[in-house]
Amino acid sequence: SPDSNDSSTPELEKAGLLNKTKIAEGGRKLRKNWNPSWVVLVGNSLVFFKDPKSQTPSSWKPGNSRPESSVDLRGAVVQWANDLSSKKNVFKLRTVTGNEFLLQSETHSLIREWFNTIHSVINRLDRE
Ligand code: I3P
Repeated sequence: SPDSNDSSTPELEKAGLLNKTKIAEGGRKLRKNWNPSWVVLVGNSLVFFKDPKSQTPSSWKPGNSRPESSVDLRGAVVQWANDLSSKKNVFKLRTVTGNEFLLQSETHSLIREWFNTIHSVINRLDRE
């Protein structure tokens, strides 16, 4: 589309279904509650949607969906965290505000792609 690189329409980098649990809020530990989440990486943000069935990559447009929550990746940290779960293929995302999430997939190649993509976005923001 003509305005796909317009700053008001950030580019969709990646979208897909992952298992997610928040494990800390503002540095305070939370009880785990794993749920499938439709995860969208767009611009500097990772956006989580509650109802994966109603979301597909092609249907997603900025502004017309209702995210459950959104994470600013600037200053965030990702690290593999298989020690933090009995599940395999888990990484942790920590935001500057001290919110922590675990993201997981049964498919190793898929979670590795997510890790690498989020990591590269964080690195790009660090260099800005
Ligand atoms: C938790 C639940 C989580 C598990 C967590 C348990 O129990 O089984 O799935 O995390 O383990 O405490 P509950 O439902 O009673 O809260 P993983 O699946 O990531 O292992 P943990 O306490 O060792 O984190």
